Amino acid sequence: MDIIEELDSLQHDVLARIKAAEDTAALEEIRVSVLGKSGTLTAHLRNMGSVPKEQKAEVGRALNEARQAVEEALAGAKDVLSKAELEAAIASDAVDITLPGRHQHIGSRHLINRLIDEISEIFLGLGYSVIEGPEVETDYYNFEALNAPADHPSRSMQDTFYVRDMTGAESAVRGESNLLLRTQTSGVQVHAMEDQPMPIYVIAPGKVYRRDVADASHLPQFHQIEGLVVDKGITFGDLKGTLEYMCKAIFGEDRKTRFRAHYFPFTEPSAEVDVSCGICHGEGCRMCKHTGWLEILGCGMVDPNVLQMSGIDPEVYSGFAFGMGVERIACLKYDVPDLRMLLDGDMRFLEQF
Ligand code: 2NM
Repeated sequence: MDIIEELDSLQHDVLARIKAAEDTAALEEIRVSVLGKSGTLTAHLRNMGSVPKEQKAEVGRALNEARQAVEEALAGAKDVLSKAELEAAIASDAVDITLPGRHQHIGSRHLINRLIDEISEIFLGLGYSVIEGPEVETDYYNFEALNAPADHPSRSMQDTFYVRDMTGAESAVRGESNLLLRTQTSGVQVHAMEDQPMPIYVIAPGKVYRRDVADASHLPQFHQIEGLVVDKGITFGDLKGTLEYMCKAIFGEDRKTRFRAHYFPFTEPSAEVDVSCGICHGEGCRMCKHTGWLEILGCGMVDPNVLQMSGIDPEVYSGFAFGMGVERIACLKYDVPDLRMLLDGDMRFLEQF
């Protein structure tokens, strides 16, 4: 075939391939295969030496035209394809700001901890301190220092979790093990009476443990808040005023309180405190078992014997103390029918508070 015809056909073929190229990478491949070091057009240029003299001018012109045509076609196609590629990249990276956001579920503070904070705030406002102590206690701090006689039913294996000493020196048999999971936070107040300077105005919130099977009104682990005041001239009137104020702060100004005589080993006299039923306002209903009252705490004047054991002179100082179950208060305040609902971890229940 004549060189001119060959160049014509080559040019025609390359231009067709450029037209069909789908992206800039394909274009680059074509450029290398035609104009690169071992490209087809480059080979023709190198071959000029062997072209007969009389054809040189014509072949040279044809080669230049072919190269120019290819270069122009490549540049034009590259312009169009790279613009399209840029647009596609922008489209695929785009963020649709009209889509709804993804919900982050962060949970919330548990009802019991919120109530402990709320009651702590009430007493902080009265000038009390909030104190904590160990959950594993000795028999002395949980029972003995609180005047509980050795045969008191709460000290039995049936009611208290005794802790085995890891050295094996003590067994978990009652009377031999000295360590237990506290059944009340009173031990914390005993530590306060021993360690703190007078006067004492404290509350002690925390976990307590009892050997109960969980049911609607019992849990083997629950929270208690106990309070203790020891000062000169403290009377039962101070106790009544303080607890009445607390009940109204927790349940509302419209609620009434009543004190019923009771017995605790660590207080004398002792009382149980009821708050008027918030459902029937004293008329009687299922919530209050038709009495009009809900029992919410125990209290009393600290027994002089208890003060004495902790090194406080009962001739100089007197005091009052009280204790309440936080889960029970939560159920009464929010009309929860079963203590176990507080432990289920069901978000549909917990998120209501
Ligand atoms: C209650 C009821 C009555 C109480 C007594 C003491 C202490 F340490 F002063 F002796 N702390 N808490 C107490 C008194 C607890 O719980 C129902």
